[in-house]
Amino acid sequence: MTERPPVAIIMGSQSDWETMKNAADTLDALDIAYEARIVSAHRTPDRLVRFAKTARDEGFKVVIAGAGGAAHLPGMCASMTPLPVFGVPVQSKALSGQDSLLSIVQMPAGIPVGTLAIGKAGAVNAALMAAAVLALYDDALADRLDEWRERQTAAVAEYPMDEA
Ligand code: RP5
Repeated sequence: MTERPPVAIIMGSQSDWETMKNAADTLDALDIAYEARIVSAHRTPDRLVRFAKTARDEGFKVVIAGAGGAAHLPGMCASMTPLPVFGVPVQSKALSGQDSLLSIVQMPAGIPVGTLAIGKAGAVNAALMAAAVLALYDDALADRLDEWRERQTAAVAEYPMDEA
């Protein structure tokens, strides 16, 4: 069996990629390998079961799961893997992602999903959470994460300017 990268990014639909790509870009910036896959809880339930039940044995360490609407993907995935699952509520058309957020965040006690913000911010932060988990046992990554934050701090101007 091929050893998988530490992070799996799964999403319910191709239409989620625009949001979830922000998680992928953030992992790229931190030099963390990942695999991105479309795994729909309702359109491809067998694929979800296969993925979630084998994720740990395949070598993944953290799962980032993005979905919109009745967003049961992160919770269903978490129910079938002991790996940490970070859920990203994708902004839906009908309810602007409020539906996605509540679907993902309101897990009953016993099966946790670490839920991030709606949309791009959540996708970026899910990647940073994944990085923080992996950095617990990877000093070089911990240094890269520190540097990422330092660059972010240095990029904030002290005084506002009129936009061009
Ligand atoms: C969810 O339904 C997906 O996660 C997506 O956010 C939403 C809409 O999917 P599409 O109809 O665009 O495929 O399952």
